[in-house]
Amino acid sequence: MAVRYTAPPRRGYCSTRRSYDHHDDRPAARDRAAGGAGRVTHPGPAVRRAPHGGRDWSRAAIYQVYVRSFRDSDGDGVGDLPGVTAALGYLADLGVTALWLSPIHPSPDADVGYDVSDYTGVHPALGDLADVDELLEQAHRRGVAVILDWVVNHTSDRHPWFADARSSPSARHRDWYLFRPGRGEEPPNNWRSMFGGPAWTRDERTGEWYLHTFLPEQPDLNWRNPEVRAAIGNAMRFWLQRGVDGFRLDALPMLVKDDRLRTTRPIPGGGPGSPTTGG
Ligand SMILES: [Ca+2]
Repeated sequence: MAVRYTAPPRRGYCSTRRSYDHHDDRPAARDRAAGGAGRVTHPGPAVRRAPHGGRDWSRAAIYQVYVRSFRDSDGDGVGDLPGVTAALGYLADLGVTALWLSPIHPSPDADVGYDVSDYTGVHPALGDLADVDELLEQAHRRGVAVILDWVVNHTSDRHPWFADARSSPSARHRDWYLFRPGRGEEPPNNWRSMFGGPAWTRDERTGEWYLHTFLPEQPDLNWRNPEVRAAIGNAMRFWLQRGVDGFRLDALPMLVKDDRLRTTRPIPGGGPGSPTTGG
């Protein structure tokens, strides 16, 4: 976990905003092209375009903000999105060209936001969609791009998809996750959670086990299911059309597992997470 919360290194590559070219791929233009609401009216971030047409993040000065501990705008003891917006001038003056926001989505917080229960919502402790729009507007006015942490190796166990999936072996979303029968009383294989213990939890409702690379409250999605990929893609488009500039993909190496979920060879001296669920 500590790795995921480590701020990105700030070294000599932190160029000033003046070194980046403004480009035509402005969110407002994208919104219009997509037939969107056109709510975004800012001039767009200054992270320059790459030859392939996307953004060139390789020379951006990306600053990670763990929102709930960054700046608290209303005195309730929890940092929030308006707090980030209020600090944008300071961040821009530092030479920051992109903000990476740690998860802002609704979450039961079993893993401090890295267990998402709604991919198109905002955690009420952090603000609401209007606060996101304001942050995007003000960031882009200063030439700062905004990147969302995107946690899609797993959902929260409170996500409606998982609530349905665990209800029955024939549930609509059952195959969106990785349920398997056990080996007698043992889990389906020997994979270990990154947080220690088996990477499987037996679900008493159906007697099958579900895979979780992290906490039991974070069931892994089945990325081999095209419906999962489509649903996540739709959620990403929701944010892109709102003006978000990109995503930081959490736990990316874990996304796709061995197709047969085979038992792996134990690694001598391996600690939690070994052998892993990587396929
Ligand atoms: Ca607050």
